[in-house]
Amino acid sequence: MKINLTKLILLLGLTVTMSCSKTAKKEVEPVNYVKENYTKKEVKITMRDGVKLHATIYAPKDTTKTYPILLQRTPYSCRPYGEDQMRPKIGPNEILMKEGNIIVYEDVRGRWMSEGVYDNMRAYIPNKTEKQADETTDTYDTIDWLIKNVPHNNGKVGTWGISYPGHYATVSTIDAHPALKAASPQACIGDFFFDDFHHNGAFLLSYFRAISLFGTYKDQPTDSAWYSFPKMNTQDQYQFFLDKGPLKNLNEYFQYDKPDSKNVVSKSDIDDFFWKEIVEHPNYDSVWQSKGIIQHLDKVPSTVATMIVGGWFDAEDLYGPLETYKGIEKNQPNNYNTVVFGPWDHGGWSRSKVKNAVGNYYFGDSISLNFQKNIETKFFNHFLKGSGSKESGLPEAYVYDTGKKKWKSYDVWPPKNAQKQSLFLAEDQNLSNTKANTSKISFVSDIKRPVPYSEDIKTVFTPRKYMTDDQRFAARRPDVLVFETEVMEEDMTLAGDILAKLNVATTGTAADWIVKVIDVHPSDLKNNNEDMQSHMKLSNYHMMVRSEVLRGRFRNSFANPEPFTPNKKTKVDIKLQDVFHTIKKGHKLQIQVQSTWFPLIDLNPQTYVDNIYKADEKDFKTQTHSVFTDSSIEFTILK
Ligand code: PG9
Repeated sequence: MKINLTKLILLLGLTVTMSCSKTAKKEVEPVNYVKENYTKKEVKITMRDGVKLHATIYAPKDTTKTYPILLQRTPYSCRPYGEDQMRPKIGPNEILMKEGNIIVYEDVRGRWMSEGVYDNMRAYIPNKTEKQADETTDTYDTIDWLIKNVPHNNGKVGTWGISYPGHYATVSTIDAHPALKAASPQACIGDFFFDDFHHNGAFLLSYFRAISLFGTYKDQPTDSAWYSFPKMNTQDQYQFFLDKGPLKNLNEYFQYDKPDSKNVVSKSDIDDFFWKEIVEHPNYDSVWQSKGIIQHLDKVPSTVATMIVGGWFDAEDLYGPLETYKGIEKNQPNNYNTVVFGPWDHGGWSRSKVKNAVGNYYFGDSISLNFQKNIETKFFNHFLKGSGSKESGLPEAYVYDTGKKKWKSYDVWPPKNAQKQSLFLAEDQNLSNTKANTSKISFVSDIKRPVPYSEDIKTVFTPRKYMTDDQRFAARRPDVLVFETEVMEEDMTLAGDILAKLNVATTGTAADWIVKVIDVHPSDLKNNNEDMQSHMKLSNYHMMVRSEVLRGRFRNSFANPEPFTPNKKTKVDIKLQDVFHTIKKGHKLQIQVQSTWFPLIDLNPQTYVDNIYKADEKDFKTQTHSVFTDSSIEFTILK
């Protein structure tokens, strides 16, 4: 048998390579870096009112040095519990983990292994007595204990967190402990009437499954979940909620009519105190107002450097980080206060995936990794290990233009030279610089066939990916009004908030108004993202850039709702959160206006009732709505 020497050598080479790679693979099995380099200790820290909070302390095994303490307070648990159970990753990012820091997680009051009674967005207590406790004092007492009891700490503390933990990072800055030198609230909740569960008074029905996470009491410290989630038994949430009808039909999932569940006996006895709070407080009353944190940003001492982080396409908490940065700027102009906003969805900047996309829309590679390395790590090292001077070398406002796909630095956000420019909703679907003769455009708002908020029907825990979705599916519906510019002859950079100044009417006495800002891409564009769903094409892609709803009853006041007068032309202003997006030459700017957005938000009965959470089937009526062509959209633009 003639042996082909070449083939033999190749075969041998291949075998050797494979065995090496196998050996190599075995050798580079990802060790648990934390287990190899950190010790773990679990402690109970006693608060000033006697309640004990559970904290988990990861400390570097190398005790030849001192380290700052990076603290995250969370309602999501310090899991895994047990001093021999390690998290695979700890801290704000892997670089800070590997550089060595003391990393502490704490269960906030009333959650998991901590004692006490939980309260969502627990209100700040002004003029507290010595023993009175809220989240600011819990943070102060925690930091004080850590500084005094954790070996090898360098006396400096940083706080960080994303979303609810981001909220607690904001709270840490208020009446802050003097050892707190740096805080990075990220996607931080500012106010549950404008973040997460409500947007301008409309209820986020898409948060239905998340309510239970925060709605039931536990009667003792526990290392396992005491709550359970409603079983929907379908992946078609649009149909599920349409079939369910009025919100009151959801009460059954929350044991709504059970007696108060503070004396919890078993899971079946748990009613949902949070659902009760949502149902009983449909307006922006003292309950919600007292829980908002933005009003207390006048209590952030200059000893704390802050870096607020958010994602331009964050479907959960966009109001919070923007208002937190602006609130500190306004109240404490001399503080070191910076902001970073990138092309991310909720928490996208913390992930280690190389490809950065939101839904079907791809922005580029390593955007998150570069943020972690060049911004986040530098921020904490400067203030916790470095000089801590205001000259950090980091930009005040580091923001990503989601149209040009480029980072820009400014000395404040929005940029000082940004100006207002209005475009009018004209007839024949025009978006024009000039106000046309005033006429009205009408559509039937059919409560049996509400406008879907996304083509993606799947049931969610919270909405996440829709914020860059293609809006052609909506543009082609008769109950979505479309207005668009001609093809842009030059770039138009949107840099700041957007105010929709609508003049509307309805045959009913109640209505929601939704405005969407869309970047219509050229038809000759080729796909740039092989992960894009196969039915999606970048050609003529109608990219949503920003969207917002206003529940019409709150048009004049979030605390005092009022009905519409049928067929009466009425002013409705809707503030859309900031954007940084260039509508490039060759693209078109499009505005869509609609009155349903389902099931992102609940259905408006379109007849006025005192409390929509208690409305009956008979209250829900199809109506005809109209938009007048003297309506305009006021953009903040950079010339
Ligand atoms: N802000 C987000 C959230 C809050 C409450 C329920 C569900 C989500 C978050 O903490 O991720």
